Amino acid sequence: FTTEQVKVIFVLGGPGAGKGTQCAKLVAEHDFVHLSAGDLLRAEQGREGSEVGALIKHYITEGLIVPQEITIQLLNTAIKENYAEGRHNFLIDGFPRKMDQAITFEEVIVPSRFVLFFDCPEPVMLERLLERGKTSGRDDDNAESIKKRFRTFEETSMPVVEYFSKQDKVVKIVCDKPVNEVYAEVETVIEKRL
Ligand code: UP5
Ligand code: MG
Repeated sequence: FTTEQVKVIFVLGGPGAGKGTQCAKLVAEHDFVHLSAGDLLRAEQGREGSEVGALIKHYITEGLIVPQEITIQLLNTAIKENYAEGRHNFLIDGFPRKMDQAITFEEVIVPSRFVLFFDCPEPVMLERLLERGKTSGRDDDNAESIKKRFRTFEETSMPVVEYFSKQDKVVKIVCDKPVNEVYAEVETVIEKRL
């Protein structure tokens, strides 16, 4: 794809920063396809007959990054299906979170337009995730997995944010405030940069 055919915005930020919440609001009010890498992986994990279900569950529970081949294939398929139906604007949520993924995706699928980076203090994210964990049923919304996710985010995913930052592609959004206040900032950025 060219960057004219397919417009990709990467939505990055720590676990519980509010990526999914903000993407859902954008989809409701704008013409975007929301693809959460985590949601695609969880769906594949739950798919009957999946050969990689057990492997995905292990990586997610340990807060580790699933091998890129799996995630990129899921994203590639979803992008192609949506493109074939005439949808061209994509929010790629929670991806890329490791350098190899960033490079492969942009080489093989399409370069991103820019990156929305949700910046949130760890204690705030922890509180949100523990609260959500009471009802989410997610294998990784427990104190032990959350600690591992934070660690992976700092060690493995922040270098990706820095990589795009050096290309002047990162727009930082402070998200330690009410959902609608964060959203107002997000909308301004989208209108200016897409
Ligand atoms: N909430 C949201 N915004 C709020 C606000 N402004 N004020 C108050 N509360 C707010 O929000 C989390 C919770 O906070 C919700 O209850 C929400 O109501 C509240 P959400 O919007 O869900 O935050 P999000 O950033 O999407 O958090 P999520 O838990 O989804 O982030 P993760 O990045 O940890 O999860 P993801 O699903 O992306 O990945 C899960 C795992 O999949 C990874 O750990 C990894 O193991 C694996 N993975 C890969 O291996 N490769 C990938 O490429 C992607 C994922
Ligand atoms: Mg999410």
